[in-house]
Amino acid sequence: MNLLSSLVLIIVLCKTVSIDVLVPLSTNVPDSTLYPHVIHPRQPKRLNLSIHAPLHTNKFYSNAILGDYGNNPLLTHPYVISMSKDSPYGVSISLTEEWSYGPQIDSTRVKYFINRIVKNIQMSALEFLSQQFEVNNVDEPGFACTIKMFQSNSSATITLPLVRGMAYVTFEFVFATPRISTIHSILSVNGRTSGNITGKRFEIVLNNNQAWLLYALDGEITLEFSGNQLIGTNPVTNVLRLAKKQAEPSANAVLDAQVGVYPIACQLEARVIGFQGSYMFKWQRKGNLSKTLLHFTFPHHRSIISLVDGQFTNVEAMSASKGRMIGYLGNIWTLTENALSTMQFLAPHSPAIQYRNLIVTQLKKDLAVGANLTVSDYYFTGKEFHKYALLCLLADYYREIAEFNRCIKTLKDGFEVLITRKNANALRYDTTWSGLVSSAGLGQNQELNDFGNSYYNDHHYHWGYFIQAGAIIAHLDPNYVSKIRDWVEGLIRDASNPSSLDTSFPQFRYFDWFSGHSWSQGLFESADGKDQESTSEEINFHYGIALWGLATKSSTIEGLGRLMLGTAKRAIQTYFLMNNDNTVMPQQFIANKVTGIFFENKADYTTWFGTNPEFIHGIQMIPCTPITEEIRLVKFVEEEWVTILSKIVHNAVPEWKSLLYMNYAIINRHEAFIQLTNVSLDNGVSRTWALYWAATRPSTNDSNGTVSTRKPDLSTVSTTNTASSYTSTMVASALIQLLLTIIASKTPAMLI
Ligand SMILES: *[C@@H]1O[C@H](CO)[C@@H](O)[C@H](O)[C@H]1NC(C)=O
Ligand SMILES: *[C@@H]1O[C@H](CO)[C@@H](O)[C@H](O)[C@H]1NC(C)=O
Ligand SMILES: *[C@@H]1O[C@H](CO)[C@@H](O)[C@H](O)[C@H]1NC(C)=O
Ligand SMILES: *[C@@H]1O[C@H](CO)[C@@H](O)[C@H](O)[C@H]1NC(C)=O
Ligand SMILES: *[C@@H]1O[C@H](CO)[C@@H](O)[C@H](O)[C@H]1NC(C)=O
Ligand SMILES: *[C@@H]1O[C@H](CO)[C@@H](O)[C@H](O)[C@H]1NC(C)=O
Ligand SMILES: *[C@@H]1O[C@H](CO)[C@@H](O)[C@H](O)[C@H]1NC(C)=O
Ligand SMILES: CC(=O)N[C@H]1CO[C@H](CO)[C@@H](O)[C@@H]1O
Repeated sequence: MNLLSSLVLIIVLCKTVSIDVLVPLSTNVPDSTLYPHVIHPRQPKRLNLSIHAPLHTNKFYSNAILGDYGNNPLLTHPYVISMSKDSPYGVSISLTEEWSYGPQIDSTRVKYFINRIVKNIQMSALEFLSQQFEVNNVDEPGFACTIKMFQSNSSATITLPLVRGMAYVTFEFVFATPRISTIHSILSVNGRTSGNITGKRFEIVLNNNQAWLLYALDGEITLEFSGNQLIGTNPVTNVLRLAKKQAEPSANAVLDAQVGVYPIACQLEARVIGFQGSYMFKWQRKGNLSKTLLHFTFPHHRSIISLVDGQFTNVEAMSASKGRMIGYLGNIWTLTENALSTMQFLAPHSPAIQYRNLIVTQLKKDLAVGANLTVSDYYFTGKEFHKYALLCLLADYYREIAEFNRCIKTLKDGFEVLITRKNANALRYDTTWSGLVSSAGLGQNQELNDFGNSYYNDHHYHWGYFIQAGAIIAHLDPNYVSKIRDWVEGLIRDASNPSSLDTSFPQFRYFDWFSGHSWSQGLFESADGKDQESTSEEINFHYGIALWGLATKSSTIEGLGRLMLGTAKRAIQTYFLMNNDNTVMPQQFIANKVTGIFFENKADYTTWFGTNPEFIHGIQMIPCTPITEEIRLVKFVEEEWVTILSKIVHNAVPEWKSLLYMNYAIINRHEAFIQLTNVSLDNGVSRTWALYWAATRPSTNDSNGTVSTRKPDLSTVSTTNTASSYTSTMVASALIQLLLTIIASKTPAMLI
């Protein structure tokens, strides 16, 4: 074998080694001299875990452990579960498959859609005379929690394993007398309208065109008609399961056949081989384990789920907000992304040569101004670090040695303050919820400081900027890695700890592997479930992890970042960035192009900080980096520009124009470049980076009719980001006001 072929073989081998990416970054408890340990001001309620495990803050079950009653909805999809605070004490289940639509914005689109939550069917026990329940089990990746309802002075309990995608709602009864009710009228049960009915399968027909199937797995039970309720004739110890009846008879036969086994939790596995990544859901089951689990898939699962390990059925239901779900038979799901991103630090295309001098001139101007890396908050300072790190990257790229040296020194000085925790609001390790939080929001009435960072809102957004800035230094000066590794990897562990072996943090606090994307809302009750608005800042986080792994030569961290990127990209392009031919989201809503705030139970074309269209679209663009081209594809950008952005860009808040024009460069490089030479800048973007980014776009439309013939001219360009602090303050105060209103009213319902 000659040298060349040996090299090729080595490369091939490296690429085909399967890497487990769910390995801990560390298992050390955060050092209390570096991260003072604190008890969180918001304590979980109704929690009694049988096995101590880090508790999730941003998963679907938070509502159960927050607030006085824990009665805000728990969205499992398709079923919506609510713990009843009034009689009959127990749970109510909603599956309406109906939405309300908000006001018409124009003839093509409505502002919001919201899934209707109705108490279609309620399950309780005769023994329950008040609301009493506790969460007594949670799984590691946040797919499941177990709720136990009980009553003091009674041995009756009902345990409810809630699992994302469950095809039936399961109730483990112990010495409890079933009490089934509804806000509708019960028309018949197994064709009967009165008396006692004994059996293992009940078909409960309601007057709202729904029927529900009730199964008893462990022997017959007897239910008696009592007014509009069905009451057990005896306390039972049995597993009962409810499912909404399907329209298609053969689908009900599938429900009948598969009912014997039920899910209680999930375990995650994830591996990367070269450019392919797979993640696996290993469902933990109870009941008749010789049966195969029937469980619902979301649309984004179906294009990548293995048909070797399982098969689809014709059992269907509409999810609350992510389109049609289809039942899949399989105890293990394997989902494979075949083309993981290979994006590195710089754009994969060189900047067009004609722009070079303008960019280099601008680079010198921007670096002469210096940086403001004084940390007190994390969101805006994170953006400053990232903005400045990108300048260092370009100083290196353009071989401006003196500028580069100055830049990297300034950046290191900035990090030095963080590493030595000399910044205001330095991070604390919260032992209640197992996480790193800003100390800015731990006092009374401070919960919304820094966008709620101390209450676990938005860490993936905030940390994403710092992680990427850290990755850039690591790339530019590998000797610096040992200095910042613990700090940067602490952020990764907090927001995206990949392994349950690292018991100092929950596994994947933000990323919801079932939904394929993250949720940004932390420890706040919500009538519509968790939400996320900035998918671009989510992507920035995953990209940051991939780059950190790349720069520090950790193939597991890099692989993890790239797998999350691929997964999030699919979900975002299925649900959040809607092409005109999107078939998943409601037709009335698609022409908005972007979802605005996407909750579990609704999407609202708005933002937390204002309703300007440039905010709604711009928050799905920031920050524009090399990865943006893989998420915002030309077809989407073209549709969004033609139907919405071209009409609003001229009247947009000035510094938001910088984002709109960077995005526009994807389809019209030259015109966008000219605009970017003189537009006010968002506080997270330097003019140098904006110009570089535009210049690295393909030459689409450079010479087509719509293109301006103007020549770019930098002689009048300003070097300061004049209006930027205005946006920051405005956005922050609007957000805080909005959240305060919501909290004051205690009805964090619709934002309209
Ligand atoms: C917590 O759970 C344990 C074990 O199931 C049980 O014995 C105990 O009574 C529970 N505590 C409370 C306060 O409910
Ligand atoms: C439950 O039992 C305790 C003592 O065993 C008693 O003090 C209490 O009043 C009882 N509560 C109810 C609701 O019966
Ligand atoms: C139903 O069964 C219960 C318990 O066996 C009995 O007390 C009741 O009379 C029965 N009701 C009817 C209508 O037969
Ligand atoms: C469990 O499921 C298998 C496969 O469907 C079936 O053959 C068996 O009878 C079931 N066992 C029980 C106890 O229901
Ligand atoms: C840097 O930013 C902080 C916080 O935004 C501000 O208080 C400070 O005055 C700024 N410093 C400079 C030199 O601009
Ligand atoms: C740049 O923008 C300012 C106002 O924002 C304007 O007065 C000036 O004419 C613009 N310069 C160019 C070259 O377009
Ligand atoms: C790009 O050019 C094509 C063909 O001239 C035109 O249809 C399209 O609208 C242009 N796109 C933009 C964003 O200007
Ligand atoms: C979309 C479009 O029509 N693009 C054209 C712009 O001009 C270049 C160069 O003339 C053509 O190659 C593109 O097809």
